[in-house]
Amino acid sequence: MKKVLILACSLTLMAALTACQEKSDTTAAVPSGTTKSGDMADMPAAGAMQHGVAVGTVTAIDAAKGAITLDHGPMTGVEWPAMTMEFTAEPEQLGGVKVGDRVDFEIDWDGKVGRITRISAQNPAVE
Ligand SMILES: [Cu+2]
Repeated sequence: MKKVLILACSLTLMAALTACQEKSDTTAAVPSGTTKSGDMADMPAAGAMQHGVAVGTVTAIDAAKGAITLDHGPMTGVEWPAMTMEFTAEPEQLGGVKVGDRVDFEIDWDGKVGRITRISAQNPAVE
């Protein structure tokens, strides 16, 4: 009879310890989970946005779309080879260059879209 009581007692104690442990595990898991998802949310943003610098030639300008196509040389920062591609640009940036211009430019690349942050013709044509 006494033995059974002790067994019941230790079972209760084990249950209490288990409950306590589970509770502390849950408590510990919440902040670590929050921190982890916070890091993951930061990583794509920090890792995806790159800054590229290159020299190129304007091959097309679509002011209505806010786009400019550049035949550019190797781009530092994003480590791209030479290629022709389209970038988004502000109207005032497009107003300063024209098709055929040799330009120095910089972009912010988010992994999908290259946005012109600076562009200027190397040798502005004399009108
Ligand atoms: Cu490119």
